[in-house]
Amino acid sequence: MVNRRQLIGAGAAGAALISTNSWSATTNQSLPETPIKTTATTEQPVNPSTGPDYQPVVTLNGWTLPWRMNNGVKEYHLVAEPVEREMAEGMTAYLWGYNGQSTGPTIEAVEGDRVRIFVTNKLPEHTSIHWHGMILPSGMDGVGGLSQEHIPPGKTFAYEFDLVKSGTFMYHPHSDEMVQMAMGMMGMFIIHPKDPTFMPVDRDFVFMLNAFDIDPGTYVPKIMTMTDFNLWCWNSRLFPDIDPLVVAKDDRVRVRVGNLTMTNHPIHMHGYDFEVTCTDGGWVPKEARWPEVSIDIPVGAMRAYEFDAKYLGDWAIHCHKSHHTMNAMGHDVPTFIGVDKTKITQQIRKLQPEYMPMGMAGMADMGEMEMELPDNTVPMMTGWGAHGPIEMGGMFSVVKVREGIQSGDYSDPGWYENPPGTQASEWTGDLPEPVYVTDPQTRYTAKPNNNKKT
Ligand SMILES: [Cu+2]
Repeated sequence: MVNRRQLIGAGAAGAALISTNSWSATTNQSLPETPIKTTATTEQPVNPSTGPDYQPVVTLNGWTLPWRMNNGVKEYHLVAEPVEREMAEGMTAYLWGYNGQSTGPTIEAVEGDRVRIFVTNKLPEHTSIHWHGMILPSGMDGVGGLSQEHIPPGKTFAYEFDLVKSGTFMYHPHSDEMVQMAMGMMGMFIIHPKDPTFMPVDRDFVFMLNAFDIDPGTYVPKIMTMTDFNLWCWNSRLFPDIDPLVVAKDDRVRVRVGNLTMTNHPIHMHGYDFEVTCTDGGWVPKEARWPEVSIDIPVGAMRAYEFDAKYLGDWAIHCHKSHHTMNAMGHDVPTFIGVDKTKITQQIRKLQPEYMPMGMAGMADMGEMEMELPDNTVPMMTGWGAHGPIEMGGMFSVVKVREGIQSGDYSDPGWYENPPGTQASEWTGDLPEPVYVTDPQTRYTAKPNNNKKT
């Protein structure tokens, strides 16, 4: 493996987008500085600077929280605060999150590290942080009222513990949990194995499944919604503005997916079969794995899967609940398939000349339509690919496998050009007459009465 310490500095591309709040450095020397992110771009991974080598994770439309070493302890500073999150171009939500964004930054560390995580509460109410899946002292578990006092607004608490196992974990409040998670407070916590030869990969992607209920034209999630969310996100981001997973051919790739929504999500990736190699409980032994093409991510859980990127192409990756690959829509839209709306259209156009009848032949026309939308809304389905509209939204992205991509390069290579003879296209030859199956005894009976079977 490449020694990633030689690559330090490769992450500087996005550094200008992360500003450092200086109050902590100047007024309280004991606190690490507070990095704040102001955009929804995917930042370059942060290569290890001390300790064992590891392949850092790439957080889709997110970033890794910088840390400092203080007498052998890794120190981080999370700030719980109201944030403005661009969920897609043209739509910003007023959420609660950490260090400027929702979801919060990914925390990355190594098995065996001792960490000290300062949590400053800039919310209007108290909060706490639970470190989901970790083995730690009871008093560090972050359940407000049970394991600690809630962190009042304006106060900073310190969590300190040893990372006794590697794997993929999450963090979220355990104070007014329903509200604070509905507002977007959550993040991922990655602990790399201290042995760099244990299950190494070339690319390691991570994202959180989350969901919001934000009416078109508004900015704040409806916090009482229990199941009927209208925005299904990866890291509080919606297709077509979720970044692609860029992979070099023959890379070993890991994808880690956490779920802090209120329902399960069968994440399906095209073009490959793969194996689940990690849950938030730990690594899955080789003998216990089985092949899949979709993995259900249960509520309050994480799954990581791995594959060898053998097949070039643009491969869809998405939640297989088809309503979760749609952006905001009214769920009470009536079904018009098969209905002739010609007459009613004429009537309505007398009152509203621009009226467009929709949905008689399905809803694919929504993908192409240039409709006027209320401010601060994304179309229900909207992406464009090399071959037309991609009639998707929400929990959808593309795994782009290409030859010749440099290690550490995650920039979008554009659309895949299918080699000649490998792309579905129009058939222009003759089509046979239809053959109707009518009677299991005679099997085939053609209509009209010119049965070829004699
Ligand atoms: Cu889903």
